[in-house]
Amino acid sequence: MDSVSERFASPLRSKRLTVVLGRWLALAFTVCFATGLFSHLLQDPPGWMLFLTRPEWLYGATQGIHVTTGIASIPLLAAKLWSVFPELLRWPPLKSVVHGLERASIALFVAASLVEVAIGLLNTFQWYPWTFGFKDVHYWLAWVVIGSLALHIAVKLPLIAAHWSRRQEAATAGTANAGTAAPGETAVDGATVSAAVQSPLGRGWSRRGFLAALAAGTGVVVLTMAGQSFNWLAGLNLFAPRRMDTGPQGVPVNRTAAQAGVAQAAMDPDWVLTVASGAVQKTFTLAQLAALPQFSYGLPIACVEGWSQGAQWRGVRIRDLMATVGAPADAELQISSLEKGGVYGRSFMPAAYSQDDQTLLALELNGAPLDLDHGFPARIIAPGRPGVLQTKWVHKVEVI
Ligand SMILES: Nc1nc2c(c(=O)[nH]1)N[C@H]1C(S)=C(S)[C@@H](COP(=O)(O)O)O[C@H]1N2
Ligand SMILES: [Mo]
Repeated sequence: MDSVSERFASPLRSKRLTVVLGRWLALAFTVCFATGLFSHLLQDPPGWMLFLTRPEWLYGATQGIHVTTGIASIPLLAAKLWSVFPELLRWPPLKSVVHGLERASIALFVAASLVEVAIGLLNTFQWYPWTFGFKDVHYWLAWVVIGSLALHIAVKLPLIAAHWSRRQEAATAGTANAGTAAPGETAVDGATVSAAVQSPLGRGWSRRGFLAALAAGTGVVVLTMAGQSFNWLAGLNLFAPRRMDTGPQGVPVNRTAAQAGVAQAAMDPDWVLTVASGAVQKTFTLAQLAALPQFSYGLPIACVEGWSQGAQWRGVRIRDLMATVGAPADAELQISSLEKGGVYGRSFMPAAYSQDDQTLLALELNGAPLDLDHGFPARIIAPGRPGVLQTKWVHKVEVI
Protein backbone atom coordinates (compact mmCIF):
# COMPACT_ATOMS: atom_id res chain seq x y z
CA MET A 1 0.00 0.00 0.00
CA ASP A 2 1.46 3.36 -0.93
CA SER A 3 1.75 6.18 1.55
CA VAL A 4 -1.18 8.23 0.22
CA SER A 5 -3.55 5.31 0.57
CA GLU A 6 -2.20 4.52 4.00
CA ARG A 7 -3.03 7.95 5.30
CA PHE A 8 -6.64 7.41 4.32
CA ALA A 9 -6.73 3.80 5.32
CA SER A 10 -9.72 2.66 7.25
CA PRO A 11 -10.18 -0.99 8.10
CA LEU A 12 -13.78 -0.51 7.06
CA ARG A 13 -12.97 0.11 3.42
CA SER A 14 -13.23 -3.01 1.37
CA LYS A 15 -14.28 -4.19 -2.02
CA ARG A 16 -17.25 -5.91 -0.48
CA LEU A 17 -18.39 -2.60 1.05
CA THR A 18 -17.87 -0.82 -2.26
CA VAL A 19 -19.86 -3.49 -4.08
CA VAL A 20 -22.76 -3.30 -1.61
CA LEU A 21 -22.82 0.50 -1.87
CA GLY A 22 -22.51 0.26 -5.63
CA ARG A 23 -25.59 -1.93 -5.78
CA TRP A 24 -27.67 0.51 -3.77
CA LEU A 25 -26.44 3.45 -5.80
CA ALA A 26 -26.96 1.71 -9.14
CA LEU A 27 -30.53 0.86 -8.11
CA ALA A 28 -31.25 4.45 -7.05
CA PHE A 29 -29.72 5.85 -10.27
CA THR A 30 -31.57 3.40 -12.49
CA VAL A 31 -34.97 4.13 -10.94
CA CYS A 32 -34.20 7.85 -11.00
CA PHE A 33 -33.17 7.66 -14.65
CA ALA A 34 -36.25 5.68 -15.74
CA THR A 35 -38.71 7.99 -13.98
CA GLY A 36 -36.82 11.04 -15.25
CA LEU A 37 -36.99 9.73 -18.78
CA PHE A 38 -40.75 9.25 -18.40
CA SER A 39 -41.09 12.84 -17.24
CA HIS A 40 -38.99 14.07 -20.12
CA LEU A 41 -41.05 12.11 -22.68
CA LEU A 42 -44.28 13.56 -21.29
CA GLN A 43 -42.93 17.07 -21.68
CA ASP A 44 -41.16 16.66 -25.03
CA PRO A 45 -43.13 13.80 -26.54
CA PRO A 46 -41.84 11.99 -29.61
CA GLY A 47 -44.46 10.96 -32.18
CA TRP A 48 -44.82 7.44 -30.76
CA MET A 49 -45.42 8.58 -27.19
CA LEU A 50 -48.23 6.78 -25.39
CA PHE A 51 -50.01 9.13 -22.99
CA LEU A 52 -51.54 7.52 -19.94
CA THR A 53 -54.32 9.54 -18.31
CA ARG A 54 -55.09 6.85 -15.71
CA PRO A 55 -54.31 6.37 -12.96
CA GLU A 56 -54.51 10.13 -12.63
CA TRP A 57 -51.89 10.09 -9.85
CA LEU A 58 -49.35 8.24 -12.01
CA TYR A 59 -47.15 11.21 -12.80
CA GLY A 60 -47.24 12.42 -9.20
CA ALA A 61 -45.98 8.97 -8.17
CA THR A 62 -43.26 8.63 -10.83
CA GLN A 63 -42.00 12.15 -10.28
CA GLY A 64 -42.16 11.73 -6.50
CA ILE A 65 -40.04 8.59 -6.90
CA HIS A 66 -37.69 10.45 -9.26
CA VAL A 67 -37.00 13.28 -6.83
CA THR A 68 -36.90 10.96 -3.80
CA THR A 69 -34.44 8.49 -5.34
CA GLY A 70 -32.38 11.47 -6.51
CA ILE A 71 -32.23 12.77 -2.94
CA ALA A 72 -31.46 9.28 -1.57
CA SER A 73 -28.57 8.93 -4.02
CA ILE A 74 -26.74 11.89 -2.42
CA PRO A 75 -25.72 10.09 0.82
CA LEU A 76 -25.21 6.86 -1.14
CA LEU A 77 -22.91 8.60 -3.62
CA ALA A 78 -20.98 10.23 -0.77
CA ALA A 79 -20.51 6.85 0.96
CA LYS A 80 -19.48 5.16 -2.29
CA LEU A 81 -16.89 7.86 -2.98
CA TRP A 82 -15.60 7.55 0.57
CA SER A 83 -15.25 3.80 0.19
CA VAL A 84 -12.98 4.12 -2.87
CA PHE A 85 -11.27 7.37 -1.96
CA PRO A 86 -7.72 5.94 -1.58
CA GLU A 87 -8.08 4.35 -5.02
CA LEU A 88 -8.64 7.78 -6.55
CA LEU A 89 -5.32 8.99 -5.14
CA ARG A 90 -3.35 5.93 -6.16
CA TRP A 91 -0.02 6.62 -7.83
CA PRO A 92 0.91 6.42 -10.68
CA PRO A 93 -2.43 7.66 -12.01
CA LEU A 94 -1.99 5.89 -15.34
CA LYS A 95 -0.53 2.45 -15.65
CA SER A 96 -1.67 1.62 -19.15
CA VAL A 97 -4.00 2.84 -21.85
CA VAL A 98 -6.79 0.57 -20.60
CA HIS A 99 -6.25 1.70 -17.04
CA GLY A 100 -6.30 5.30 -18.27
CA LEU A 101 -9.60 4.77 -20.05
CA GLU A 102 -11.07 3.10 -17.00
CA ARG A 103 -10.07 6.00 -14.81
CA ALA A 104 -11.37 8.51 -17.34
CA SER A 105 -14.76 6.80 -17.38
CA ILE A 106 -14.87 6.86 -13.59
CA ALA A 107 -13.88 10.54 -13.55
CA LEU A 108 -16.66 11.29 -16.01
CA PHE A 109 -19.16 9.27 -13.99
CA VAL A 110 -18.23 10.93 -10.70
CA ALA A 111 -18.21 14.46 -12.12
CA ALA A 112 -21.46 14.05 -14.04
CA SER A 113 -23.19 12.38 -11.07
CA LEU A 114 -22.17 15.10 -8.64
CA VAL A 115 -23.36 17.87 -10.95
CA GLU A 116 -26.56 15.97 -11.78
CA VAL A 117 -27.70 15.38 -8.20
CA ALA A 118 -26.61 18.87 -7.11
CA ILE A 119 -28.56 20.74 -9.79
CA GLY A 120 -31.53 18.38 -9.32
CA LEU A 121 -31.64 19.12 -5.60
CA LEU A 122 -31.30 22.88 -6.13
CA ASN A 123 -34.07 22.73 -8.71
CA THR A 124 -36.50 21.31 -6.15
CA PHE A 125 -35.84 24.47 -4.16
CA GLN A 126 -36.32 26.55 -7.32
CA TRP A 127 -32.86 27.95 -6.83
CA TYR A 128 -30.93 28.40 -10.08
CA PRO A 129 -27.45 29.74 -9.39
CA TRP A 130 -26.44 29.04 -12.99
CA THR A 131 -27.21 30.42 -16.42
CA PHE A 132 -27.83 27.25 -18.43
CA GLY A 133 -31.30 25.82 -19.00
CA PHE A 134 -31.88 23.29 -16.21
CA LYS A 135 -34.15 20.91 -18.09
CA ASP A 136 -31.92 20.18 -21.05
CA VAL A 137 -28.68 19.98 -19.07
CA HIS A 138 -30.30 17.68 -16.48
CA TYR A 139 -31.60 15.47 -19.27
CA TRP A 140 -28.38 15.16 -21.28
CA LEU A 141 -26.24 14.77 -18.20
CA ALA A 142 -28.52 11.88 -17.16
CA TRP A 143 -27.43 10.02 -20.29
CA VAL A 144 -23.77 10.71 -19.48
CA VAL A 145 -24.32 9.41 -15.93
CA ILE A 146 -26.16 6.27 -16.99
CA GLY A 147 -23.78 5.60 -19.90
CA SER A 148 -20.62 5.99 -17.82
CA LEU A 149 -22.26 3.94 -15.05
CA ALA A 150 -22.90 1.10 -17.50
CA LEU A 151 -19.28 1.30 -18.65
CA HIS A 152 -18.04 1.35 -15.07
CA ILE A 153 -20.11 -1.71 -14.19
CA ALA A 154 -18.90 -3.53 -17.30
CA VAL A 155 -15.25 -2.83 -16.46
CA LYS A 156 -15.69 -3.88 -12.82
CA LEU A 157 -17.89 -6.88 -13.53
CA PRO A 158 -15.31 -9.51 -12.43
CA LEU A 159 -14.71 -7.62 -9.20
CA ILE A 160 -18.42 -7.11 -8.59
CA ALA A 161 -19.06 -10.81 -9.16
CA ALA A 162 -16.24 -11.77 -6.81
CA HIS A 163 -17.71 -9.70 -3.98
CA TRP A 164 -21.40 -10.04 -4.76
CA SER A 165 -22.19 -12.22 -1.76
CA ARG A 166 -20.30 -12.82 1.43
CA ARG A 167 -19.70 -16.45 0.51
CA GLN A 168 -18.14 -15.51 -2.82
CA GLU A 169 -16.05 -12.92 -1.07
CA ALA A 170 -14.70 -15.40 1.43
CA ALA A 171 -13.63 -17.59 -1.47
CA THR A 172 -11.92 -14.66 -3.20
CA ALA A 173 -10.31 -13.27 -0.06
CA GLY A 174 -7.90 -16.16 0.13
CA THR A 175 -6.65 -15.48 -3.38
CA ALA A 176 -6.45 -11.73 -2.80
CA ASN A 177 -4.45 -12.27 0.35
CA ALA A 178 -2.05 -14.39 -1.57
CA GLY A 179 -1.34 -11.30 -3.62
CA THR A 180 -3.11 -12.16 -6.85
CA ALA A 181 -5.75 -9.68 -7.83
CA ALA A 182 -9.06 -10.95 -9.13
CA PRO A 183 -9.44 -10.30 -12.86
CA GLY A 184 -10.18 -6.66 -13.60
CA GLU A 185 -9.14 -5.65 -10.13
CA THR A 186 -6.40 -3.06 -9.72
CA ALA A 187 -4.23 -4.90 -7.26
CA VAL A 188 -5.12 -3.75 -3.82
CA ASP A 189 -3.31 -5.02 -0.83
CA GLY A 190 -5.09 -8.14 0.33
CA ALA A 191 -4.98 -6.78 3.85
CA THR A 192 -7.62 -4.22 2.96
CA VAL A 193 -10.02 -6.96 1.95
CA SER A 194 -9.66 -9.13 4.98
CA ALA A 195 -9.21 -6.29 7.44
CA ALA A 196 -12.53 -4.88 6.45
CA VAL A 197 -14.40 -7.87 7.71
CA GLN A 198 -12.96 -7.36 11.13
CA SER A 199 -10.85 -4.40 12.13
CA PRO A 200 -7.46 -5.74 13.22
CA LEU A 201 -7.38 -3.24 16.03
CA GLY A 202 -10.84 -4.32 17.09
CA ARG A 203 -12.15 -0.80 17.03
CA GLY A 204 -14.16 1.36 14.68
CA TRP A 205 -17.26 0.53 12.72
CA SER A 206 -18.13 -2.88 11.48
CA ARG A 207 -19.25 -3.05 7.87
CA ARG A 208 -22.72 -3.95 9.00
CA GLY A 209 -22.78 -1.04 11.41
CA PHE A 210 -21.65 1.32 8.70
CA LEU A 211 -24.25 0.08 6.22
CA ALA A 212 -26.99 0.19 8.85
CA ALA A 213 -26.04 3.76 9.75
CA LEU A 214 -25.99 4.75 6.08
CA ALA A 215 -29.36 3.10 5.48
CA ALA A 216 -30.78 4.85 8.53
CA GLY A 217 -29.33 8.21 7.45
CA THR A 218 -30.65 7.82 3.92
CA GLY A 219 -33.99 6.74 5.36
CA VAL A 220 -34.20 9.84 7.53
CA VAL A 221 -33.39 12.10 4.57
CA VAL A 222 -36.03 10.36 2.46
CA LEU A 223 -38.70 10.30 5.17
CA THR A 224 -38.27 13.97 6.01
CA MET A 225 -38.48 15.06 2.37
CA ALA A 226 -40.73 12.60 0.52
CA GLY A 227 -43.78 14.07 2.27
CA GLN A 228 -43.87 16.71 -0.45
CA SER A 229 -44.79 13.95 -2.92
CA PHE A 230 -46.56 11.23 -0.92
CA ASN A 231 -49.39 12.28 1.36
CA TRP A 232 -48.94 9.38 3.79
CA LEU A 233 -45.53 10.91 4.61
CA ALA A 234 -46.73 14.52 4.69
CA GLY A 235 -46.68 14.55 8.51
CA LEU A 236 -42.92 13.86 8.51
CA ASN A 237 -42.09 16.48 5.92
CA LEU A 238 -39.52 18.67 7.68
CA PHE A 239 -37.05 19.65 4.97
CA ALA A 240 -38.76 19.49 1.60
CA PRO A 241 -39.33 22.85 -0.07
CA ARG A 242 -43.10 22.28 -0.37
CA ARG A 243 -45.70 21.43 2.24
CA MET A 244 -48.98 19.76 1.45
CA ASP A 245 -52.22 21.56 2.24
CA THR A 246 -50.51 24.94 2.46
CA GLY A 247 -51.04 27.91 0.17
CA PRO A 248 -54.25 29.52 -1.04
CA GLN A 249 -57.20 27.06 -1.07
CA GLY A 250 -54.97 24.47 0.59
CA VAL A 251 -52.78 23.96 -2.50
CA PRO A 252 -49.17 25.14 -2.85
CA VAL A 253 -48.52 27.76 -5.54
CA ASN A 254 -45.73 27.25 -8.00
CA ARG A 255 -45.53 30.82 -9.35
CA THR A 256 -47.79 33.62 -8.20
CA ALA A 257 -49.74 35.93 -10.52
CA ALA A 258 -47.44 38.76 -9.43
CA GLN A 259 -44.31 36.76 -10.33
CA ALA A 260 -45.85 35.88 -13.69
CA GLY A 261 -46.79 39.52 -14.27
CA VAL A 262 -50.43 38.68 -15.01
CA ALA A 263 -52.30 40.02 -11.97
CA GLN A 264 -53.83 42.98 -13.79
CA ALA A 265 -54.82 41.12 -16.95
CA ALA A 266 -56.28 38.23 -14.94
CA MET A 267 -58.45 40.54 -12.81
CA ASP A 268 -59.66 42.55 -15.82
CA PRO A 269 -63.49 42.39 -15.84
CA ASP A 270 -63.32 42.40 -19.67
CA TRP A 271 -61.42 39.08 -19.71
CA VAL A 272 -62.77 36.63 -22.27
CA LEU A 273 -61.66 33.16 -23.30
CA THR A 274 -61.11 32.65 -27.01
CA VAL A 275 -61.80 29.17 -28.40
CA ALA A 276 -60.79 28.44 -32.00
CA SER A 277 -60.83 25.60 -34.49
CA GLY A 278 -59.62 26.61 -37.93
CA ALA A 279 -61.66 29.59 -39.06
CA VAL A 280 -64.33 29.08 -36.37
CA GLN A 281 -63.73 31.24 -33.33
CA LYS A 282 -65.82 32.02 -30.25
CA THR A 283 -65.32 34.03 -27.13
CA PHE A 284 -66.73 33.29 -23.67
CA THR A 285 -67.01 35.55 -20.67
CA LEU A 286 -66.51 33.99 -17.25
CA ALA A 287 -70.31 34.02 -16.71
CA GLN A 288 -70.85 32.24 -20.03
CA LEU A 289 -68.29 29.58 -19.11
CA ALA A 290 -69.99 29.11 -15.75
CA ALA A 291 -73.30 28.60 -17.56
CA LEU A 292 -71.93 25.61 -19.51
CA PRO A 293 -72.26 22.13 -17.93
CA GLN A 294 -69.83 21.91 -15.00
CA PHE A 295 -67.96 18.78 -13.90
CA SER A 296 -66.01 18.13 -10.76
CA TYR A 297 -63.01 15.78 -10.34
CA GLY A 298 -60.35 15.07 -7.76
CA LEU A 299 -57.02 15.49 -9.55
CA PRO A 300 -53.48 16.20 -8.42
CA ILE A 301 -51.12 18.95 -9.38
CA ALA A 302 -47.87 17.01 -9.77
CA CYS A 303 -44.93 19.34 -10.22
CA VAL A 304 -41.77 18.27 -12.00
CA GLU A 305 -39.97 19.56 -8.91
CA GLY A 306 -41.43 16.58 -7.08
CA TRP A 307 -44.20 18.00 -4.92
CA SER A 308 -47.75 17.01 -5.60
CA GLN A 309 -51.11 17.81 -4.13
CA GLY A 310 -54.55 16.39 -4.80
CA ALA A 311 -57.49 18.80 -5.01
CA GLN A 312 -61.08 19.03 -6.15
CA TRP A 313 -61.42 20.91 -9.44
CA ARG A 314 -64.64 22.08 -11.08
CA GLY A 315 -65.15 23.55 -14.50
CA VAL A 316 -65.93 22.94 -18.15
CA ARG A 317 -64.76 19.82 -19.94
CA ILE A 318 -62.22 20.75 -22.60
CA ARG A 319 -64.01 18.29 -24.90
CA ASP A 320 -67.33 20.17 -24.51
CA LEU A 321 -65.60 23.50 -24.96
CA MET A 322 -63.96 22.44 -28.21
CA ALA A 323 -67.25 21.00 -29.47
CA THR A 324 -68.70 24.53 -29.39
CA VAL A 325 -66.41 25.42 -32.30
CA GLY A 326 -66.84 22.06 -34.04
CA ALA A 327 -63.34 20.76 -33.27
CA PRO A 328 -62.75 17.08 -34.09
CA ALA A 329 -62.73 14.74 -31.10
CA ASP A 330 -59.05 13.88 -31.51
CA ALA A 331 -57.89 17.49 -31.80
CA GLU A 332 -54.50 18.52 -30.47
CA LEU A 333 -54.66 21.83 -28.74
CA GLN A 334 -52.51 24.82 -28.02
CA ILE A 335 -53.29 26.55 -24.75
CA SER A 336 -52.17 30.17 -24.34
CA SER A 337 -51.79 31.91 -21.01
CA LEU A 338 -52.09 35.59 -20.25
CA GLU A 339 -48.49 35.09 -19.18
CA LYS A 340 -46.25 35.89 -22.10
CA GLY A 341 -43.29 33.84 -23.24
CA GLY A 342 -41.13 31.40 -21.34
CA VAL A 343 -42.00 27.77 -20.74
CA TYR A 344 -45.31 28.67 -19.12
CA GLY A 345 -46.75 31.01 -21.75
CA ARG A 346 -48.33 28.20 -23.72
CA SER A 347 -48.67 24.45 -23.67
CA PHE A 348 -49.63 21.75 -26.12
CA MET A 349 -52.27 19.19 -25.32
CA PRO A 350 -52.18 15.85 -27.14
CA ALA A 351 -55.51 14.22 -28.06
CA ALA A 352 -55.32 11.67 -25.21
CA TYR A 353 -55.90 14.53 -22.78
CA SER A 354 -58.23 16.75 -24.82
CA GLN A 355 -60.60 13.79 -25.28
CA ASP A 356 -60.51 12.75 -21.64
CA ASP A 357 -63.65 13.32 -19.51
CA GLN A 358 -61.59 14.62 -16.63
CA THR A 359 -59.62 17.24 -18.54
CA LEU A 360 -61.09 20.53 -17.45
CA LEU A 361 -60.85 24.21 -17.97
CA ALA A 362 -61.18 24.67 -14.22
CA LEU A 363 -62.99 27.67 -12.77
CA GLU A 364 -63.12 26.40 -9.18
CA LEU A 365 -60.72 24.78 -6.77
CA ASN A 366 -61.79 23.03 -3.55
CA GLY A 367 -65.28 24.51 -3.70
CA ALA A 368 -64.47 28.16 -4.40
CA PRO A 369 -63.55 30.24 -7.46
CA LEU A 370 -59.87 29.82 -8.38
CA ASP A 371 -57.51 31.95 -6.36
CA LEU A 372 -55.65 34.47 -8.52
CA ASP A 373 -52.43 32.53 -7.83
CA HIS A 374 -54.01 29.26 -8.93
CA GLY A 375 -54.87 30.66 -12.34
CA PHE A 376 -58.03 32.78 -12.03
CA PRO A 377 -60.18 33.14 -14.06
CA ALA A 378 -59.52 29.77 -15.73
CA ARG A 379 -56.79 27.13 -15.81
CA ILE A 380 -56.12 23.74 -17.29
CA ILE A 381 -56.22 20.61 -15.16
CA ALA A 382 -55.78 17.22 -16.83
CA PRO A 383 -55.21 13.76 -15.31
CA GLY A 384 -51.68 12.36 -15.21
CA ARG A 385 -49.86 15.39 -16.62
CA PRO A 386 -46.76 17.17 -15.34
CA GLY A 387 -47.75 20.30 -13.39
CA VAL A 388 -45.79 22.51 -15.74
CA LEU A 389 -48.35 21.72 -18.47
CA GLN A 390 -51.38 22.61 -16.30
CA THR A 391 -51.46 26.12 -17.71
CA LYS A 392 -52.83 28.89 -15.49
CA TRP A 393 -54.54 32.18 -16.49
CA VAL A 394 -55.70 30.71 -19.78
CA HIS A 395 -56.96 33.11 -22.41
CA LYS A 396 -57.00 31.06 -25.58
CA VAL A 397 -57.54 27.41 -26.55
CA GLU A 398 -57.12 26.50 -30.20
CA VAL A 399 -56.84 23.45 -32.41
CA ILE A 400 -53.42 23.02 -34.04
N1 LIG B 1 -49.15 30.44 -16.84
C1 LIG B 1 -48.56 29.63 -15.95
N2 LIG B 1 -49.06 28.41 -15.77
C2 LIG B 1 -48.47 27.55 -14.89
C3 LIG B 1 -47.31 27.92 -14.18
C4 LIG B 1 -46.80 29.23 -14.39
O1 LIG B 1 -45.80 29.66 -13.79
N3 LIG B 1 -47.44 30.05 -15.28
N4 LIG B 1 -46.69 27.02 -13.35
C5 LIG B 1 -46.91 25.61 -13.71
C6 LIG B 1 -46.34 24.68 -12.78
S1 LIG B 1 -44.68 24.40 -12.93
C7 LIG B 1 -47.10 23.99 -11.89
S2 LIG B 1 -46.43 22.78 -10.90
C8 LIG B 1 -48.53 24.28 -11.72
C9 LIG B 1 -48.77 24.67 -10.30
O2 LIG B 1 -50.07 25.10 -10.12
P1 LIG B 1 -50.45 25.90 -8.81
O3 LIG B 1 -49.51 27.05 -8.69
O4 LIG B 1 -51.88 26.28 -8.94
O5 LIG B 1 -50.26 24.90 -7.68
O6 LIG B 1 -48.98 25.31 -12.58
C10 LIG B 1 -48.39 25.31 -13.86
N5 LIG B 1 -49.02 26.33 -14.68
MO1 LIG C 1 -44.19 22.69 -11.62
